Amino acid sequence: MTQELVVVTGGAGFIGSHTVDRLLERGCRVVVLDNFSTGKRENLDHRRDDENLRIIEVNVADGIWAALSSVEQAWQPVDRIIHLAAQTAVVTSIVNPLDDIRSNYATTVHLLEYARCRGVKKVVFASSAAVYGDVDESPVRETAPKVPLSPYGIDKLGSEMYLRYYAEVHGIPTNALRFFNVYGPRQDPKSAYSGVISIFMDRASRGVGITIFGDGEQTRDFVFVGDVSRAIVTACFSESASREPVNIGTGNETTVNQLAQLVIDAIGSKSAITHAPSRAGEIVRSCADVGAAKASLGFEAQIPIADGLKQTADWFQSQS
Ligand code: UD2
Repeated sequence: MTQELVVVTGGAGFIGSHTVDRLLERGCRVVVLDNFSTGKRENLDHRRDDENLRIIEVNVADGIWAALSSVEQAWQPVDRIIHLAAQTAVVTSIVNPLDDIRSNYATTVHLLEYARCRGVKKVVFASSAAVYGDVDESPVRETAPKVPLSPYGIDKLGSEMYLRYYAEVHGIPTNALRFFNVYGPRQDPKSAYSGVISIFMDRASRGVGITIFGDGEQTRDFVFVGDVSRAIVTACFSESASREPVNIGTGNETTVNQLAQLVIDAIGSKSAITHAPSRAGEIVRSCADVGAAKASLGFEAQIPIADGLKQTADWFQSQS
């Protein structure tokens, strides 16, 4: 059987590098397109000698045709595309919406055009729970009203609509996956807007104080990156998946207070917990309805939060 060639944009990032691991384990040829703005070479260092992996430094917003022509000639045509590259900071999108349109919206259309011209078999897109905004429904179903509260969320929602259009009108199979709060090894804690688990892990492993914004009773659906990468690869090779976007979460809510304690326990840390005022625009409850992912992809998250936090804690401690 010929090996399939899968392009992963953002493949050197947190979610991308775990996805690349899975694809290589499955026997695929993988081309990573990454501009290393947030992705890191070290996330794929352990694959350095893998002859089935090529890493191309390129900003996918600037175009992919030239970048891919060398692999198309040397290897084979692109079979499938997993589009994870994005400007991921919501706050940045609010400060500069036009840049966000270019990075997070126009780039999706660009990839879909490539897919149409090349007859690509599947395009999988990383969407976000941010498409819902502050919705009243919990757990939130895919059919809930979409009122995104940032250019980031608007561009994810617009990208989803383009995926649907290319599927309907041009017959390109597509899947948009709405990620909830993804966490795990390789998540970068450096920014104030990094995922809360990476921030708490980093601080707990250094023994410095953990700050909870607000009363800490706000909830999130924290989903382990190993589950998320499995959902992505499942969608990538699914022939039967519906083209409707699906939530990728666990269906379980954890409060930030519970989370802080779980992180401290997983690290065995003595960090103190303090409270600070709530973030502006804080969402109070966020939890995925996971029925559609099960029905469409046969996907269910498997890693309980305590296990995922243990794996994440081990990784953070191995870094220090
Ligand atoms: C995530 C995205 C956000 C938007 C949203 C859509 C990140 C980092 N944030 O926001 O941009 O896409 O999802 O649903 O991807 N917290 C603390 N202490 C800290 C850091 C965070 O208490 O040091 C709280 C924070 O106030 C929030 C919770 O932890 O209640 C989760 O924060 P987050 O930034 O990881 O994720 P979220 O869902 O607020």
